[in-house]
Amino acid sequence: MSLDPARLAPMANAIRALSMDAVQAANSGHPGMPMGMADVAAVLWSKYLKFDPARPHWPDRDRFVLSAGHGSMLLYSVLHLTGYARPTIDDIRHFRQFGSPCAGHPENTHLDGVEATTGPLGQGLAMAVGMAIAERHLNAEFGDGLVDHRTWVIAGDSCLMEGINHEAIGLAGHLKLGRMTVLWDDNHITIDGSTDLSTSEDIRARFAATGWHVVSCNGHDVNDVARAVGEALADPRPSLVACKTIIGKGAPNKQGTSATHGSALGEAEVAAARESLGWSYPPFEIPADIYVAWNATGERGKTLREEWEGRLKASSRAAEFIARVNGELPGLHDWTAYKQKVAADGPKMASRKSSEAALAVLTQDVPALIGGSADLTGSNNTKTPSTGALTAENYGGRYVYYGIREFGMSAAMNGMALHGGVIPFGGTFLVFTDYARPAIRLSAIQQVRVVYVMTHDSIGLGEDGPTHQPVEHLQSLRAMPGLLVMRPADTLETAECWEIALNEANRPSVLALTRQNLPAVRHDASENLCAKGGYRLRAAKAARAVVLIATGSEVELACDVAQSLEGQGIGADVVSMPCTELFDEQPESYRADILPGGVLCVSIEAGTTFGWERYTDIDGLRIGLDHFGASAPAEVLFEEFGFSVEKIVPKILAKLGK
Ligand SMILES: Cc1ncc(C[n+]2csc(CCOP(=O)(O)OP(=O)(O)O)c2C)c(N)n1
Ligand SMILES: [Mg+2]
Repeated sequence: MSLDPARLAPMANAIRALSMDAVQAANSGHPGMPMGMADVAAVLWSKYLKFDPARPHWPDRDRFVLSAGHGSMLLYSVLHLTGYARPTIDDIRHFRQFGSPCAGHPENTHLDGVEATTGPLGQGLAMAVGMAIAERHLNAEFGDGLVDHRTWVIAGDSCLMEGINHEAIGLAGHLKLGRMTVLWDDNHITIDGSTDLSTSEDIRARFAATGWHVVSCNGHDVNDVARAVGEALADPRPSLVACKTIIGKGAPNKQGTSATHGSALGEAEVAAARESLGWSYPPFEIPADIYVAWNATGERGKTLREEWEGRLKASSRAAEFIARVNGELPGLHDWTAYKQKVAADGPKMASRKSSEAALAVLTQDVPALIGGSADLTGSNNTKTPSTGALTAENYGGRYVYYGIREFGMSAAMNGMALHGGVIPFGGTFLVFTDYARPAIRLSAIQQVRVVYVMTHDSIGLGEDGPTHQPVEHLQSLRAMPGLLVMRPADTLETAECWEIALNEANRPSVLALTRQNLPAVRHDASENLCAKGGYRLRAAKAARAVVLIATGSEVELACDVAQSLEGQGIGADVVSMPCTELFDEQPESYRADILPGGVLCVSIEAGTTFGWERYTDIDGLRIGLDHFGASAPAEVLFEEFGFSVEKIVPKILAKLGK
């Protein structure tokens, strides 16, 4: 059925008008992209996208990701016009103003219908890959009747230039994610001007080489767009639809130029655009018939949603499905027994191995867990007997071989978590959180449950040397708001940290884990003490003069230092501090009890000392590593760099004036 251009043109012009007027009112924002992609959006919503504004959380809706997040007004316009409760016209009037859900870039926590926070270019596309993985996985598990939707992306020239796009499309092509369609706003313009300034790449050839289907169209001819999208849907591969567009289309003097990209058009050009579009209505006024036309685009989805609800009702797995998509954890049957056993056994084990042991139990109990690693499976210890490979041939698997794509993996995990129904965890070396960091930041901003299993967490990794040894990473991750950084000291603490990460439904976690073996430091599993962030592991026997605060592999050392001090009549507490963020959230009375005034506080961590003065006070002592490591066996490095009782105790004595 062909589309009626005369019907779609005013619908597209409504996006153009709202976008240019909102940007004009804010005197800030990006009118060019929404005006250029308005026709494509009108086609996508009218004919293809499966959605129901009355049920924005319907699990089987299509997912739409505006990877070119600067074009946020396109999404706000469409959500408003199709009849979502928010944004209201008043929200749009206050685009980019404090308190409006219409933030500068789309934020998933602000509006239903914004499936992902976008703006950092390329990441939306990469998150969409994760959504498409989650969809196929849940389809394999629950069948076509409950899970059968598509993932759509609008990406700009920039999204296809950012390095992450290549990681993302490589993974999507390999996994044959044929229900994913990327609509490329092929306008040949970025901020600096023509794309000729900076790229000569044959993007179509690159996508094709990566296993994608590629088709092109005139992005201003609605039937040509529909033809291309139709071809995309018919092809089993993921598809790139190159939509040739004119940025800022409708602004007669500025269209086709970067002048429309990121600033208000100006009163004169807005008036000229009204003239050229034949749009005679005042700002923020949409004629009723255009609302009617846009509202009608949700009718298909409403019917499909009602049919879907019927199937859910009839399904014997309805309750299980709903619990899954709501992110509820099932009962952890073997968990308490596991913790009690490791507390009693006290194994000497690397915390990456302890994580593997915990995961073996958890992945058995929690089917939503989907693991993976960026090509370090045997080092990150992320694979368990319950998690077979998730492949193009078996989407029902629960382990993704992400390849050497740390950033792509992390963004995909965000997409999986945003999609819902799955809880992703994935590993690499802690030092390579630098490669993943922009996605970790988006995990935190988007408040999603993603667990980063980051092993080889210090010079304790040994011979691989300074390029592989994290130094500043723990503190730089702790500096990020909304992220739990956990560095457990032994097998029991590792289990507790995993339990915390899984129960944090709206917060990502980084688990920093060792390569080298660690002895058990605690034998009582009756309370999850890591949940307090920091706790008194050993109380001073002599009068307390010192509090030693340590994390992870240095907790053992702190215990030895305490013993030496006690031998000299100096009372020393040992505080294990697996998670400073959680400690900071404890009541003042608790924190004051654990870190009392009037004693010498000493931090011990094999990483930068930067920031530890928050806990030691400026008068305290900070044992750490304020330079890069070296290539040598771990024991030699710890000794050479001052992590020994012999080197630390004299410093404490000197500080105490003894
Ligand atoms: C990672 C990242 N780098 C830089 C920016 C700043 N920025 C916003 S839009 C843009 C270029 C956009 O080009 P394109 O995708 O072609 O959008 P168009 O100008 O066509 O709307 C840049 C560099 C950003 N948002 N994210
Ligand atoms: Mg562009």
